[in-house]
Amino acid sequence: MEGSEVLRGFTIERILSSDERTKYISVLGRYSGQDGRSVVILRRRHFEQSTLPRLLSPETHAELHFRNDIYAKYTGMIPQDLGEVSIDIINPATDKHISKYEDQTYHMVVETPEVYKLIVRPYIDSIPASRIQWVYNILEKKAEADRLIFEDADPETGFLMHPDLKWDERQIEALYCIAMVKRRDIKSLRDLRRHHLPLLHNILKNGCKALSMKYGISAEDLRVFCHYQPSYYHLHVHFVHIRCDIGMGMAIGKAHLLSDIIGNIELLKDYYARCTLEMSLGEKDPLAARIMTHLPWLRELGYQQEFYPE
Ligand code: G7M
Repeated sequence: MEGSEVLRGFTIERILSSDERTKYISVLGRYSGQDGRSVVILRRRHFEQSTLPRLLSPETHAELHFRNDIYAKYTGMIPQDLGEVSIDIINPATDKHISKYEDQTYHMVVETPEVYKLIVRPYIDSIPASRIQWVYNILEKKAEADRLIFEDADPETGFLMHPDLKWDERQIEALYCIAMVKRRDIKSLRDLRRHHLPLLHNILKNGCKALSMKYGISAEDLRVFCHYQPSYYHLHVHFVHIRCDIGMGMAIGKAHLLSDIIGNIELLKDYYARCTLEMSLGEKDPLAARIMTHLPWLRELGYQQEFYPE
């Protein structure tokens, strides 16, 4: 679907979440004639400095609210072409997508290697491969090939760099790119071992270099990290401008700096097999439900770790 057709037949079921500060709203709904549900995410765009001469000109129609001494407040109607919003649509959306965009309470969960082995890994293995079809489309150049920033084709240490779905490439201070590893056997940072160090060093070094060449940004202005838990279990690395506030996406208990990951593995080759990772999980995340269901029998086996705090 293109242009004005893209939201035709969409009816709103309910608001999943909304954030006044970041001017963001996610909505659950349905397209008429379709069985599945859809998630639509609207974001107001940040003002681009280059548009200021037009925004602050008679092209903007301003209506006075009130005037008091030297103070005045107006509501403005900016030129139509400068009032764009970003619209992301997930159709059809799975329960996991819906829970991801839904307002919910978060808890810190302690994942020991045993919890990973007994609960988390079987959960990851049960996720249908179709959930990361979009990743394979990128790797096979069936999608987003025109947005490719950099490719290292080495099957062991190679990766592809693209702008993240969340970035429209307009403002450098909102830069958000994603490096997708070529190899398909690394689900998350839990799988990383010493023999992956050349891959990780390559992503850090050449990922930063590629972004510097393309956007003129230097490595010191980039946060480079992996999520744990990620939403998609195929290893990828986030490259985000230091001034870009992505909220929970860069919170402690979610974002792990790639340089820290490399340092940990350099110290201990199987660090990520042996460490305990504490992470934030939303109550509506299917993984949280699994952990809650399975912990009682783990406790019966003498297992002490808790969903924390209880
Ligand atoms: O939390 P996790 O590390 O799994 O984050 C996945 C990242 O992939 C997020 O920053 C998403 O915005 C990004 N992403 C998700 N999808 C479905 C796409 C996509 O289709 N294309 C691109 N370029 N990025 C995506």
